Amino acid sequence: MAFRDVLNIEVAAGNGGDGSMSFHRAKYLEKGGPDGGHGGRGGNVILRAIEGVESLERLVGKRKFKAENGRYGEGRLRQGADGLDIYIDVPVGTTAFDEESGKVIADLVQVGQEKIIAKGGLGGRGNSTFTSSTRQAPRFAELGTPGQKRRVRLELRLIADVGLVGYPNAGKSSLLAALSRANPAIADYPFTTLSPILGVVQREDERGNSLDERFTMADIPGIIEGASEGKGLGLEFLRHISRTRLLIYVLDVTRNPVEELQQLQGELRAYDPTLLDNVALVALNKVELVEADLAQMVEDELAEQGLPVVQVSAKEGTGLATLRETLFQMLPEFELWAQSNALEVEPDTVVEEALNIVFREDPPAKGETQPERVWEVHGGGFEERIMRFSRYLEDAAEYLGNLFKRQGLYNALRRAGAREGDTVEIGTFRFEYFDDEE
Ligand SMILES: Nc1nc2c(ncn2[C@@H]2O[C@H](COP(=O)(O)OP(=O)(O)OP(=O)(O)O)[C@@H](O)[C@H]2O)c(=O)[nH]1
Ligand SMILES: [Mg+2]
Repeated sequence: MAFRDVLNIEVAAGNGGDGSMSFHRAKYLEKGGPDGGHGGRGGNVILRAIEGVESLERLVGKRKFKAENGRYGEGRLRQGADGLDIYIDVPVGTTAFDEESGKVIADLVQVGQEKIIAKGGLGGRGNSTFTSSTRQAPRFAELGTPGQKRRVRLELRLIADVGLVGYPNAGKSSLLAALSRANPAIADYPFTTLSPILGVVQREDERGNSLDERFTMADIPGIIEGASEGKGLGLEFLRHISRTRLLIYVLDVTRNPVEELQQLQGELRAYDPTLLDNVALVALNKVELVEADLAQMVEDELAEQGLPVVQVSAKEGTGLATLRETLFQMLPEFELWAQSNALEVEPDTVVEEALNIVFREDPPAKGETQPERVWEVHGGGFEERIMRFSRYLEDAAEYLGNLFKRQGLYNALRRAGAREGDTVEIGTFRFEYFDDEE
């Protein structure tokens, strides 16, 4: 299966169901009370990290994800069912960005972790809700709100404890194969590995029995000098070791390991300087190909760089037990490492527009001589509120008028200079201002 680590998708949460406008009907009963039930909420779109997948590949071909709408309410106070949530299963290490704003909306670093990335709409309330002492038969109900829709960019950065970096042919894949059960392609030509591969490394006692301690190790394509300028396969794949706790520089003892280490570190620095802050060690590979004295000389020279060095031969198996044990001892014990390294999710800011009242004069209405005084109301959440009754505006007018008054709209209008008889306009909804405070 091909490896894919970036993918753009579209997600749409379900709309909320409308509240019902209904009156009780029964034999012999001419006119019953209001009995419209509430609408259900719309389903959410949820991103979930699951085990056993290491690529976004399986999502390809299905770029649109829509959750179910909430059902509308019905008579006899029957509530509409909520829309079902849908889950998008992704590998651990997947980050989701809102394409428009570029903000991080989810960063899943643990198996089972989930995050809503598109929120379902709210259900509307049925007409039975809106009864009061003066309104026994409300002929209106609330509509549901639309579900959130957005374009999302998914980016995978594998979550591994240890990352292998090195020049092509240094033996990274051979080391992964020798230390874990992973089965990466190994060959004596450069860029054998084309996409990251994960393996699980188990601790062993002196006799080679497996202990109940393990870490994950990521093998990535080789890096050459100039990779930061796009040479070879470039540095794209360094993304997958940007969250490791420990780096292994794999060097071929028969090439120029001291120089290669410096070049490698230079490329890493060009990609992300913090990569060099990682705990790291050198695996000096293919030592069976040179005299022990030479290997020791190289080791000493490398050690001057300040990194621990372990001599190994992935081919013959020498040094592997030492390397394995060294890794277990060096791995920093950050219990909450994954969480502490998760990107911060920026909450969806519901930008409630500030209330803004604008005065205008329209030409006199028919049969009038004075110009019509109109107060346009923008923001403050009033337009949204009206949208929720748009199908019933005439019948809901009195309810809305009272609601807006309680919410301080009349006071704001009075302060702005509104007078009895003026027109208040909120979107397409118009009503007459009256001042009953004095
Ligand atoms: N002699 C010897 N050869 C080795 C050793 N380790 C790996 N090799 C050989 O080196 C060649 C490259 O090994 P790989 O493991 O594919 O190297 P890599 O670093 O993963 O290479 P890329 O995926 O191309 O970056 C293969 O022919 C291996 O058999 C070793 O310890 N000794
Ligand atoms: Mg390889």
